[in-house]
Amino acid sequence: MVNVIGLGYIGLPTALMLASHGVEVIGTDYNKELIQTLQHGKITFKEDGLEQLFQEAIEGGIQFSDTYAETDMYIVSVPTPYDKKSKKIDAEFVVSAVKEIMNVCHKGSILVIESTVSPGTIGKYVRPILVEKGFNIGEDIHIVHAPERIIPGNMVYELIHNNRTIGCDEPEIGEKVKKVYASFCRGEILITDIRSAEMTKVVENTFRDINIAFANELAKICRSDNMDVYEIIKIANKHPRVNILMPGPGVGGHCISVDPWFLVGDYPGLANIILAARKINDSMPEFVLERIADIMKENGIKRVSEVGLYGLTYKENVDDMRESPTLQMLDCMERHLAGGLVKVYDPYITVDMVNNQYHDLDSFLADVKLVVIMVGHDEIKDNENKLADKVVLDTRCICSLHGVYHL
Ligand code: SAJ
Repeated sequence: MVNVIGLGYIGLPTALMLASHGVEVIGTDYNKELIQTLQHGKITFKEDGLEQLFQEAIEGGIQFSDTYAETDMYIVSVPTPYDKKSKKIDAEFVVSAVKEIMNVCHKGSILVIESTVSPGTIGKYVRPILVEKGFNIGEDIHIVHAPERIIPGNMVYELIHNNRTIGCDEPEIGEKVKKVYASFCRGEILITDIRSAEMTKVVENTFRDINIAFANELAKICRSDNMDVYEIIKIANKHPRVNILMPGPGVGGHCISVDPWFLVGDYPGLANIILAARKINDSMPEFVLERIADIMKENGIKRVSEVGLYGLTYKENVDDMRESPTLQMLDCMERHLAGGLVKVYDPYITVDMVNNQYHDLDSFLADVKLVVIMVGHDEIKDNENKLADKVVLDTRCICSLHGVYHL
C-alpha cells in the first residue's frame, strides 16, 4: 500500500495513476475541503484525461484522507517554495510531512520525496529529523528521491511516457520503488544516488529557463533594431543543431521560475548564466508594459481602461496562476501607465481573482480597444476573428490576423 502525501498538481495524478494500475493507494492532504471534494467524486483541477483517470482510480479502490496512514511506502508531493529574499528553498512542507510520517510508519517503510528539492536538501533537512527521532536510516526507514517531470497541460500522457529518475542510498530499495512506478510508467527508469537526483531535476528546469531567456533576449534585441524575432527564430531553427524556444511575456509556473533560484542561492558567484537568465525572464512583464505604452500612443489610445489583458494563467490551456506573468505585470502596471484600470479575462479562471475581471470573452472584447494576448489558450486561437476590429498585441505569436503587434 502507498500513501501519497499532498494531492496537488503532481500528487493527485500520481496517486490516481498508481490506483488505476493495481496499486493500493491512500491519498492524503491536510486540506480537508480538498479531501471532501475528492471523496464526493470531483477532481480539483482541469487536465486532459484526469477525469477518466479519476474514475479508473475510484474503481481501483483509491481512498482519500486528511490523516496519514501506516503503509509500506510514502510518496511526498508537497510544494517546495523558495524564500524570495535568500533565494533558498523553503523545505517546511517537506519537513512537516516527514515528521507526520514518522508518527505512523512501520519498520522498513520507504519514504519517497517527489517534491522538487535543491541539491543537498534531503541531507540537510530530511536525514537529521529522522536521526533525531532515533530512526536508523536504511533499516527502520529508507529514503528515496524520485522527482516528477510531468508538464501541466499534458500530465497524464507524460506520467506514462516520460523517463524517470530514482535517487536512493540502497540499490535494492531503488529497484523496489522502480517496480511501483513501473506499474504505469513506460519510460526508462534510471537509478542513481539521491544528490544526483536532486541536482538533475533542478538542472532540467534551469536548462529550460536559460533557453527561454535566450529567446526573450533575442526579442528585445530585435525590437530595439526593428527586426522580426519570429522570422529569425523560424529560419535559425532550420539549422540541424539549433532549436530556439519562443519569446513570451515572462516565465511563470511553480517550477521553471523557481528552481533556478535554488542554484543561485546555494552557489553564489558560480551560477552566473543562471542568474542572468532569471533576470531576463523576470524583466519580460515590464517589457510588455513598455510595448503596451508605445502601442497605445501609436493608436491614440489614451486610457488604460481601454486595454484588455487576455489570459491570467501562467501558460496556455491550464488553470494554474502561480507566478503568472500577467499577475506580475498587473503588479507593476500602476508604476508605468496612468488612466484607470486595465481589464482582464481568462476562460480558465472562473472566480474573481483581480480587479476588473470578466468572465465572458464577448463582453470583455466589447469593452476594450487594445487586446494584449498574454496566454495562447485555444479559446482565443479559435476565436481570433473576433479580434478583427481591435488593436492586438500578441505576446505569444499565435494570432494569424494581419497587422497584429508582437513583442
Ligand atoms: N515559456 C515561454 N517560451 C517557451 C516555453 C515556455 O515563454 O518557448 C513559458 C511558459 O509560457 C510558462 C513557462 O515558460 O510561463 C514555463 O512553462 P513550460 O511549459 O516550459 O514548463 P512548466 O513550468 O509548465 O513545466 C516544467 C517542465 N520542465 C521542463 O520542461 C524542463 C516539466 O517537465 C516539469 O515537470 C515541471 O516544470 C516541474 O514540475 O518541474
